[in-house]
Amino acid sequence: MDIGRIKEEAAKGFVFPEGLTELIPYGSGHINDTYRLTFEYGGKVQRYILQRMNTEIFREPEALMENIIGVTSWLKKKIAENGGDTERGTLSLIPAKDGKFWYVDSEGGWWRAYNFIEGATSYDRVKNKTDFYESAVAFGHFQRLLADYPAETLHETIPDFHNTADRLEKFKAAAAADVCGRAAGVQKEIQFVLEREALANLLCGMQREGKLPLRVTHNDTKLNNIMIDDVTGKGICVIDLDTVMPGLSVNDFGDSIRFGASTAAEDERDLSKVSCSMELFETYARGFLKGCAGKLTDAEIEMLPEGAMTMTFECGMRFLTDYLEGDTYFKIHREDHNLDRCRTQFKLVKDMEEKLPEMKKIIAGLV
Ligand code: ADP
Ligand code: GN1
Ligand code: MG
Repeated sequence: MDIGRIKEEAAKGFVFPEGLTELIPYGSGHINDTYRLTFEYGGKVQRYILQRMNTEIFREPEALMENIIGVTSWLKKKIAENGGDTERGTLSLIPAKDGKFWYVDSEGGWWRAYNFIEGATSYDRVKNKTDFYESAVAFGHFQRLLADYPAETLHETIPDFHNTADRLEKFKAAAAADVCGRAAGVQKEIQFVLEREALANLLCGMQREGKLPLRVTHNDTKLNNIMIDDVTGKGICVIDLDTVMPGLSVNDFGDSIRFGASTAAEDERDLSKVSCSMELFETYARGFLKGCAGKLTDAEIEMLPEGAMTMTFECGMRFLTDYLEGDTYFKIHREDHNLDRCRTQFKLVKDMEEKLPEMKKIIAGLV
């Protein structure tokens, strides 16, 4: 969308100050259209995040916004009770002109705006172990703050989001339909998935049998969904709250490992660079257990390594599904981008399978 139109929509929709000096596309999220707006007035600089929500993916945007309003006000209350900074500790929605927290443009696009979290950075790669450790503490703590949130009031913004068994069925359907004629070129990857039916069923099976509890979880715990304070290095604010829903704590742990403990970028083409660092696994596990502060059950703690394997497998399978379906879900920036992403994930899964005993040992050593 051109910047002129976005300016118009922003001005029509939200209560922003006068004096817009910059509006740029922002961040490296795969889902929403995100922009950073800068206003300068009376010697002051004020920045905001403006997002056009992805309503192809989030089919009920009003329900989604209800979740975000509920979760952010809950977090603000908890942060205030703990004497924290309510402005930087969670996202703050900016009201639209009609008092709602979203704005629907003339073409049916859904927009929302947040305060920009200043003095903090969201990283696409782990820069140092301390940051990764602090992100783990913050994601664990996030789960703890939401432990008594009324889960029944949360809408399921994407049904079966981390139902890996259901993801497998959707993958099989996409491979069979082969709408883009791409299946023949990715037989090796398709085979890789089909050989891992048991992994796809493992954690959702345990949840069904009551062996793993449902909690209010974030469900998208990539490193770039957390803001790390530029001065203190602490994980100060968990962002990207679109998928906060009942889920498994091991999946929140696992998704962070998938992204952050990899020795290469999610879309690295040179697979020889891709592996799961046991040093970073240990670092994150230590931080996550600290953040959860004794609230995880023995079964949850034991299954943390499987959480990492499952989330990595599921994500690779989702990238491959999207590649087969013609790149309609994740934003891509080059040809075969989803296939490249899929390959890094499967390389990681293989590596994790080999390192499972080591991961188990690390977890046992931490408790
Ligand atoms: P997506 O669902 O597309 O990943 P996000 O909500 O994660 O969208 O936003 C994309 C990126 O924009 C984030 O990774 C982060 O870098 C940046 N971002 C989002 N919200 C804020 C905020 N309130 N303050 C600062 N940066 C933000
Ligand atoms: C998406 O929105 P973003 O970029 O933080 C996706 C996650 C995937 C991730 C892979 C709503 O996360 O589930 O794990 O890409 N979010 C949604 O990088 O599908
Ligand atoms: Mg994001």
